[in-house]
Amino acid sequence: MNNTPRANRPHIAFFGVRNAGKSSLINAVTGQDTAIVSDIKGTTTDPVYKAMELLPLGAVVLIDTPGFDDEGELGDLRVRRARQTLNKADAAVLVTDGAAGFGKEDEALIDLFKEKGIPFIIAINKNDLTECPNTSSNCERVYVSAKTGEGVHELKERLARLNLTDDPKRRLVADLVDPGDFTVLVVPIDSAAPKGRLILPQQQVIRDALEAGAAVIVVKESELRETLENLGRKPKIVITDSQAFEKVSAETPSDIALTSFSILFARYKGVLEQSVQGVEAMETVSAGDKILIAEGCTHHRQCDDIGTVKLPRWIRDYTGKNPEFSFVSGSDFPDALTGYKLIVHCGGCMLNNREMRSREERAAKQGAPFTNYGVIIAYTQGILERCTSMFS
Ligand SMILES: Nc1nc2c(ncn2[C@@H]2O[C@H](COP(=O)(O)OP(=O)(O)O)[C@@H](O)[C@H]2O)c(=O)[nH]1
Ligand SMILES: [Mg+2]
Repeated sequence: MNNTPRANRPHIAFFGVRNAGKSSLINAVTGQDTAIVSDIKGTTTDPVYKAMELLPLGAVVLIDTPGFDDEGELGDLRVRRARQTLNKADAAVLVTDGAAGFGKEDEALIDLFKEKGIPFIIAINKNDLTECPNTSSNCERVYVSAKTGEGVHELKERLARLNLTDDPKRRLVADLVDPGDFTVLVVPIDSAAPKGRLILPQQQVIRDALEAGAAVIVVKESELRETLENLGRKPKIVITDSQAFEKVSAETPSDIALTSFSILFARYKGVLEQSVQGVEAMETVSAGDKILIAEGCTHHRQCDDIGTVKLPRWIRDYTGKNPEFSFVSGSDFPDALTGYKLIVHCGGCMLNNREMRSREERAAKQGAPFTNYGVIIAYTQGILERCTSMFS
């Protein structure tokens, strides 16, 4: 992992109708041919992500989206993808074709930005084609030409000035440890662990603890007991992969704080309180109830195993009931959530905070209880109180 994780970067998405010049403008902003440009309508089929440094804002992700006016069966799917992008956009650029003028889709997009509280800039593109090129940019609109580069600098400056950085007070662990504290991380190295590296949540927790001046000791669960005995000093906190909760909670003396990576991530992404409330739905699960297990990424075997095999087993064991499980991963989190008895989401290390919160809010609006992998595992093992008591 050489770069700032994507989920930690503000996401700036470019929206607009087909052929407005969204892809061209992204390329002009990044100075690279990242996005495919074409005069054939509907060329951009899936959102395209481009990480870049946008000073003074810092590391950001720009997202190119398919045209909002796309049509036909495939077109509808593309519009759906563009709509999903609205759930993760920390800011939006509405790209319009200056020669074609403002259409009803543009108005609809502005309404959506306002409804979702997304700060936005309107980039009126193709200014090179206008008879008397407009230069009177104001606070909401910028006149640009992706072709000549005119106005692109101005657009970048405007984007960089948007106040997009997440609440700096929200930390993974840095606020739980003091300089010089010992932090013990329990990282199982089993067949499901990726070869030759640690996974993102582990890396991020290590980084955050180091930033706070704490010492980090990383062990497998088989080495935990001996490590705790020989440390010579009580660690401030033990953080484990939640799959190892049973062994780790048994071996960690009760006067040492204990939690899991996914619980730390639920807090970091702003959904911990809701997850602790949501898990209560476990008390009333009946046979046939629908439970949705949702994963933020699509490629992680360890998560896959825990999501599709272990979690259903733990839930069945705890409730003594046989609910009906369904599984989603990546961007495929459904819009319609009514009827779910419970939604169990991973820590979401690959999702930005806005997307995680939008998923939780969507569940709340539709009356579906929402919880988190670590929270539900701790709950089924009777240690949830212990694993969340350090968050005042
Ligand atoms: N003259 C002119 N043509 C542009 C400009 N921006 C994009 N185009 C052209 O408009 C067409 C559609 O551009 P594209 O970036 O694929 O639009 P998208 O569908 O919104 O992503 C292409 O033929 C581009 O070359 C511009 O600023 N000026
Ligand atoms: Mg495009």
